[in-house]
Amino acid sequence: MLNRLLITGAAGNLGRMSRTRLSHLAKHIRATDIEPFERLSDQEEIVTADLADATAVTQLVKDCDAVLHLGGVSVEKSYELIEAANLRGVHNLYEAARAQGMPRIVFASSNHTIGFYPQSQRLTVDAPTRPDGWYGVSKVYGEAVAQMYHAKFGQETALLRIGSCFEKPVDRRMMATWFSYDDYCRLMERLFTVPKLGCPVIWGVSNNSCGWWDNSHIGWLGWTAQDNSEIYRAEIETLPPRPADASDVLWQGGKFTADPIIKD
Ligand code: NAI
Ligand code: 15L
Repeated sequence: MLNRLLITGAAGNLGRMSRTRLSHLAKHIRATDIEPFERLSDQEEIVTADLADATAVTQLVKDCDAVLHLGGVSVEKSYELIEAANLRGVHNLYEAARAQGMPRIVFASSNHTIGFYPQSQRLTVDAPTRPDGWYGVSKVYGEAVAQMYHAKFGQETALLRIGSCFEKPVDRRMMATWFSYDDYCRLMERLFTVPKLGCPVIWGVSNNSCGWWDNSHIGWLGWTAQDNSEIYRAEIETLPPRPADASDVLWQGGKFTADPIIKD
C-alpha cells in the first residue's frame, strides 16, 4: 500500500472519480486543484494550488510516494492557458519529483497526441505523434519530459494516453475511444503496485471491438481491458448519422482536429 498519493486535478471529472474509487491505494491522499473543492473523508488532505507555481508544486510533492497527475487544461484552449498549466505545470512536477525521491507518476496523456491519424488506421505506441491542437502538443511535451527524466534520472512514469474516460460512450467516435471507469481503476491498481514500471506509453482504452489502438506490448503489466463499448451499440445507433467528411468521422481526434487556434 502507498503511504501518500498526490492526486492533481482532484476537482475534475477523473479526479473526483479516482478519489472515490481508488482511495484504497494509499493510507493518505493529498488532493489538489486550482479550484476549491470539498474533502471526501478524513483520509484526504485538500490543497488549493496552481500547477504553474513551482514553489507550491514542490510543497505538493513533499512526502508523497506516488502521483496521479490529472491536473491541467483538458481541452483545446489558448496557448497561454495551456502553457501555464500543462507545460510549466509538468516542468514543475518533474523538478519537484526529482528533488524529492522520484515518486512514481501516472501522467494523464491523451489520444489528442495522435489526433490527426485517420480512423481507418490501427496504431501501436510506436507511431509518431500527430497532435491535433495546442492541447495535444502539450501532452506530447508531457510525454517527452517524462521520457527524458526516465532516461536521465530513472524517474518512473506511466504515459497513459486516455481515449474517452466517461460513464459511457455518447457518440459513434466514442465507441472506439471509450475507456470505462472500471478498466481505468483496474489499470491504476496495477500501475501503482507493479514492482517495476519504467516509462511505457499505454493506451487508456477499453476492449472495444471497433477500437484503433494496440496495447499488446504491455502483457508484463498484468492488466487487460475487460469492458467493451458494444453493450451501448443499440443506443448509439439511434443517433442521427454524421456526414462522411465530418471531423469526428475522419480523424481519431474527432472534433478537436477542427478546433481553431484560440486567442483569449
Ligand atoms: P477536467 O478538466 O475535469 O479536470 C482537470 C482539472 O485540472 C480541473 O479540475 C482543473 O481545475 C484542474 N486544473 C486546470 N488548470 C490547473 C492549474 N493550472 N493548476 C491546478 N489545477 C488545474 O479533466 P478530466 O476529464 O478529469 O481529465 C483529467 C486528465 O486526464 C486531464 O489531464 C486530461 O487532459 C486527461 N484526459 C482525460 C480524458 C477523459 O476522457 N476524461 C481523455 C484524455 C486525457
Ligand atoms: C481528451 O483529451 C479530453 O480531456 C476529454 O475531455 C475528451 O474530450 C477526450 O479527450 C476525447 O477525445 O474524447
